[in-house]
Amino acid sequence: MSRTVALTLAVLASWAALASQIRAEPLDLGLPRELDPSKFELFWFDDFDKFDLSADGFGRHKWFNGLWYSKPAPLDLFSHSDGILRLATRANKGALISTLSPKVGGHETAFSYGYFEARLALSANAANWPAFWLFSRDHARGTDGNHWCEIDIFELFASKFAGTVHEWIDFKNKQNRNNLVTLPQGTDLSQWHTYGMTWEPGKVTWYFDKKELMSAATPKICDSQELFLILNANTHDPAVEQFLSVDWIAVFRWKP
Ligand SMILES: [Ca+2]
Repeated sequence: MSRTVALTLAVLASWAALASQIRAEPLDLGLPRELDPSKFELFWFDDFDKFDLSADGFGRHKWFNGLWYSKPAPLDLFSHSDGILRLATRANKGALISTLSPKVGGHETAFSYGYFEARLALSANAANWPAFWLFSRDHARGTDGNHWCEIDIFELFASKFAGTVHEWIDFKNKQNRNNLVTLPQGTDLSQWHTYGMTWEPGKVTWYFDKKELMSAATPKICDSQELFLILNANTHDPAVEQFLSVDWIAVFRWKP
């Protein structure tokens, strides 16, 4: 076997191994053990078998590129195949998808109490700063009097799981102090894991691989606003390109 052929086969084998490791799986409707499945119903999900993105902010789509205050990311920072969406960064740009159109009057999907979960795989380095979060529709639409709620379901921050509740008043932030958790030793974030959170009146609880991590109280403002979903790739170091792959996102709510 020539050296080139051997090398090619080795590269193909490593690609195949990588592909098998981060293969898409059917949506897993399992809830954390602490949650009684008979009390929940699936309210909204995306398994990314298709990627329904509005690139220009118009139309009735599941996802929109960018937020109302930012420019859409270059489309080559998004890639989609085999049921997996991959978001990437380049220099100081990062791909971001949101369930709220950045255009005033545009389509939007917003949420209140429930269990939110994403199956994610991401670059495992300390500069990576991906985020899966919920943000106030009223603030995005300018109707909140600059008093709003933000709940971060998961951010990787200095290689820790960050889960944060923010109350913003006139752009000043109050948040829970217990928001950084060290993940179990040996956790490989480049492989698939689930990142979840329940949100109920006055309280949120975070989960990693369906195991409880921590809880925090939520301020009253979070009980009076609906929040939309955002998933984005980001980096603390523009010289390091990052990726964030998503297999699915699911939102359950308590049955009425
Ligand atoms: Ca999928």
